[in-house]
Amino acid sequence: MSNNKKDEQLDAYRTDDQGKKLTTNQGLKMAEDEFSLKAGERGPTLLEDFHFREKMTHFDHERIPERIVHARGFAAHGEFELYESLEKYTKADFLTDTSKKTPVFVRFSTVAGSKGSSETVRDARGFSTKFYTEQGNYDLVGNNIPVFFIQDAIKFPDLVHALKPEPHNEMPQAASAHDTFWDFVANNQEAAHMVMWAMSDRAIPRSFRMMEGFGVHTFRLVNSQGQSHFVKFHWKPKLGTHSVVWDEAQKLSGKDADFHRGDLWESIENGEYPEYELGLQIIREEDEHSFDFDILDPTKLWPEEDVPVQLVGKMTLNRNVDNVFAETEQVAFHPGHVVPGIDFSNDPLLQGRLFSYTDTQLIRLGGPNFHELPINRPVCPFHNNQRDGYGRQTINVGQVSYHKNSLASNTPSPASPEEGGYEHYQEKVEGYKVRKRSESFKDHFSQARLFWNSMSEAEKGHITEAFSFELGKVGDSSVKQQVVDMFTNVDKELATSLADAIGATPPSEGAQHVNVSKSSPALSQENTKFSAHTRTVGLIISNNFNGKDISHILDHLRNEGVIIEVISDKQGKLQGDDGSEINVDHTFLTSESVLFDSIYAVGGPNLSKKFNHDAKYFIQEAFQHFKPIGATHDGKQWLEDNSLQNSPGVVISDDPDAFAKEFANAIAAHRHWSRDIVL
Ligand code: HDE
Repeated sequence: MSNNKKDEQLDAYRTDDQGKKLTTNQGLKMAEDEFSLKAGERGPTLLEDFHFREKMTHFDHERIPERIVHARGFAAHGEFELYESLEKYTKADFLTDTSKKTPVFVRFSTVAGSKGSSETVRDARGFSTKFYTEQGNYDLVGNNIPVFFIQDAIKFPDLVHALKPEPHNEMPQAASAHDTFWDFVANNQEAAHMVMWAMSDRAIPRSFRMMEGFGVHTFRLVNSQGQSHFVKFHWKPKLGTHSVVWDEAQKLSGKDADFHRGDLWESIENGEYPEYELGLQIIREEDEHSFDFDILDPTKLWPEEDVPVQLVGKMTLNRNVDNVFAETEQVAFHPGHVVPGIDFSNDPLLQGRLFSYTDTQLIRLGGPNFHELPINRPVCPFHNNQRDGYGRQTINVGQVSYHKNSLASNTPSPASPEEGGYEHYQEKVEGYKVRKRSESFKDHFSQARLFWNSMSEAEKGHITEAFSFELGKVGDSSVKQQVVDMFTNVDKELATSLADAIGATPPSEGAQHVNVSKSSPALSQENTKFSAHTRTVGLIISNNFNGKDISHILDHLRNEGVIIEVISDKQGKLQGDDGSEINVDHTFLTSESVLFDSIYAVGGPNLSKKFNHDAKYFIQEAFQHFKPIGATHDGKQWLEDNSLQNSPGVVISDDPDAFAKEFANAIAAHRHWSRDIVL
């Protein structure tokens, strides 16, 4: 467990009920908690039963409204360390003092689904970080996709209404594959770029630990001389950015709706702390207009090849929450929670968010005192003249609760910038009051095409398949056609394949996509980091395995950071030919190949027909999902029976040493897309 200022603060609120006597909320010990107070053993319950009333009333009020978006989330504590001072750009304390370890709380989420929905749905993921700095809380409330569907916050309610389950029948849950979402897209073409991301592998991440995070908007950094730079924030996962395949994602939704939280929880419990580096892209004020897009437009990214990402620090998530409701559910993020040295740009999406987040907390957390909840409290003191409201905890002493005053010597008093007081960047603004989209925001397709151009063949295949799936679920043929016509602007071939798949009219001969040939290799997951570290292997094995070989192979894999989980037909212990023992973690009934990154087939002699059938099914499915598969000893036969032995990413060997090395490399490669599979 980390030991930082936030943890110390939370300590004061932690309560361990174990081993204690049961009391009411008034502290009264109770002698009975199973039976309500009745008039006679078979008589009616009495109103005077204060214990029953208190217990039931509290229960009746246990739920709070779920978040209107990002309802399904999971969070962890950690800390942020800075590599070198960024005083050139900002006066923010936590970005200039390298000796500080800033406590953080990070919540990951899906966007569309309700609180109990599955985690491996096709969706953007929220990536919200609360930095508990000495200058107050700074919230970086981002997503795992660097652009957004819309350019102006006033459209957000429309977008969300279109995306959420349709109101007449509340279907489908946590999915964009339905008429209203695609109708919105076709009629709000600024969505093109983000839709490309949402149809890509980015929208089905393998793990919260293997996702990038993006602040999306352009923000400002302001240094102590008052100079400002435009900035975009990135989180780069140390394990690289990786995804599952769509068929696997859907099966995971059924087999383990908690797949992502389980992965994060287990990693932290096992001491495999997820790490992300903070990256900054910086543009000088004078270069604001030097790009072929408007840097205020949230549907645009800054290609990393043009504006490099500087890695400035590292965040480590090292502690699971004690209580999901108290922490994860009650945490209140807000892009407007800033510290000196960080400021906003005029991005109209960001500007609207600055209103929405406090507003939503007022209803969700039931009043204006949510900042007093333990998870939301800053680690520095806070003082002002705000008073009262539902659930107020602070006992403000004294007579004075107004400014300006003489009775308390005009305190609490504003702090000058030198004393750490926040000053808004003095940007010059002038113009007519208009409700308009800026001319500079009107190109919706160039970056959508840049993204497409940057994809590998496998990634392009996945995008085409995702579009075909989503539109295949749309009932209205006019909506389908509008989407085909719209994405002809991005790529004619994509639109042609899509039209073919969904029975729409393909683009006409004269139709052409936008003329953009540039690509940005950083956008492809083929160019991410690869490692076998924390990858899971389902080891299918039975009694009488070759003890010496297996222990050699497993030792090697474990040294590479691979996690082995043993699968057999029954739980309990298995015996090797040398008397060694191995514990079975799962049976064929309690697990499924989709739950593992790879399969290692060992088998054993004289297996039942059912064992052979189940093992082959596991292997076949893992193969279809392009996963690495290893086989030694009796396990080789299963691959041969299915004619899989000569495929990419399938490692078979009689030499334990060579096998272990080659298999570890195959695991690190994540997926083997060159496999000959007809999707
Ligand atoms: Fe949010 N968003 N959002 N959003 N958002 C919320 O706040 C909103 C947007 C994001 O883990 C809500 O506390 C508007 C972009 C995350 O608790 C709400 C607009 C990005 C989370 C809200 C946007 C985000 C939220 C719902 C358009 C990526 C989860 C509950 C202007 C940069 C935070 C809540 C958590 C949550 C409003 C667009 C990310 C209603 C009006 C762009 C990660 O206030």
